[in-house]
Amino acid sequence: MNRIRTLLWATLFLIATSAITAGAAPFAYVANLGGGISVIDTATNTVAATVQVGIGPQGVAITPNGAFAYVANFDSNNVSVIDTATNAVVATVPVGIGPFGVAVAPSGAFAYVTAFDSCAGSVSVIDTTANSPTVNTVVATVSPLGGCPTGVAIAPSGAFAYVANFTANNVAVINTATNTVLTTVPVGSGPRGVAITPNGAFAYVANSTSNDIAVINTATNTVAATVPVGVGPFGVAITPNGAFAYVTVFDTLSCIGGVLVIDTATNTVVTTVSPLDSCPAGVATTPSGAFVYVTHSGFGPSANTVSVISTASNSVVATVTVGLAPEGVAITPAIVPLNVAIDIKPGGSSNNINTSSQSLIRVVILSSSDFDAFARVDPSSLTFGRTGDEQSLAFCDASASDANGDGLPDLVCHFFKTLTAFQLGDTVGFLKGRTVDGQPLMGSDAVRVLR
Ligand SMILES: [Ca+2]
Ligand SMILES: [Ca+2]
Repeated sequence: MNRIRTLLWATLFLIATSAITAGAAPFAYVANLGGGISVIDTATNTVAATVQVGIGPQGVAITPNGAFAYVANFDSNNVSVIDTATNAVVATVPVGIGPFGVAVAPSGAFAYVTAFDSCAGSVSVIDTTANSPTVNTVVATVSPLGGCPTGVAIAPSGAFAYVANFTANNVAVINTATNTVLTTVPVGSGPRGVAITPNGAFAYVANSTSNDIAVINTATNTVAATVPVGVGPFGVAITPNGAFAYVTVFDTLSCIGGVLVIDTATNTVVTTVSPLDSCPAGVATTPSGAFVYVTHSGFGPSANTVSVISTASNSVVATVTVGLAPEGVAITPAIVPLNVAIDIKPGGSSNNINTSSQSLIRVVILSSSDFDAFARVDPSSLTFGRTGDEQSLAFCDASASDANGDGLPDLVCHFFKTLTAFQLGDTVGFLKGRTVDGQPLMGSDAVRVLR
């Protein structure tokens, strides 16, 4: 009984701490093949949460709005969907046998999950659109691909997915409009990681057994350059400015290797971060491009850790201990909150607030031609006051009403004045919250705090 109670308190503590830490992007989601996802706060390089998912989590990708992480569980043949605000698993999606890589379309509408399927190979297409009737179900399957598919990347246009067929030594190009294979591009042997430049012009493919990188021109779907790297490459990440490709390499017997930095203008290796032990495998860049996170999936002194590399010095600046055999890694994007127009105390512009009275403050979130406040805002997420972080919500009206007479119905909410923390001299009131599909929002309006 005491043991159960201790477990319960430990669980509650974990939920409480993850709720506090989540939301301040960016976070690195690390898939530990030995079990669980380690969530690293990149501001402090500490593990902020550990999320239990399916068996053998391999690939991980995050939606463009940062709201969800999709995890391919190789040994349980499914995908776990993590809400990044709470770090709770909100859905589990059965896919093909042996899911490996995952990528989310830039639109946020679909996730593409590769699966070995006895090396016939398939890609499961998951609907990732919040509020869609088919959200988090497989809406299409592309099969067969002709070889055990591993890495996958989606072009910035969203029109094509590039899938590395490990045993077929080629890359399948999938037309995402029809979910059919448009063409296959022969590359070196054992292709694993794939990354596409931000301008969409080139796909970089790590050929793990021919020890080189194939650079595919995506306009012609032919190999434009081959970059020899000397030892087996595994993962590829391209900096947000498109200037450099960071490639993990290691010797499969010794697990020793490093990270190579390829100048994408010349397709030459300009710097190496080495030696790194324990099979440096997965690689991802922060949204700013200032740091690269590298997982150590194998044996050696750095086993079960993530190395943080500064792209300014190209040296390891931090080491984070995670779960067993970390391999896949994805980092949440820089989230720019949606700016919404609000009106504090509608009907007047003076917005006088008398803190000595016990009443409610009415705040309207105004709709615009491309923003339906009543439909898009999650009322339960709203906080309001002198910083915008105050938990002061009383309630929102159950129906929309047009507060400013522009013909567009608005969302009207009420906040406890005593919880807004307004002080004499404050001139601005801030509102924060999220849309129903998880995007942060904020708005502000002038106030005059009387006493
Ligand atoms: Ca007003
Ligand atoms: Ca209106």
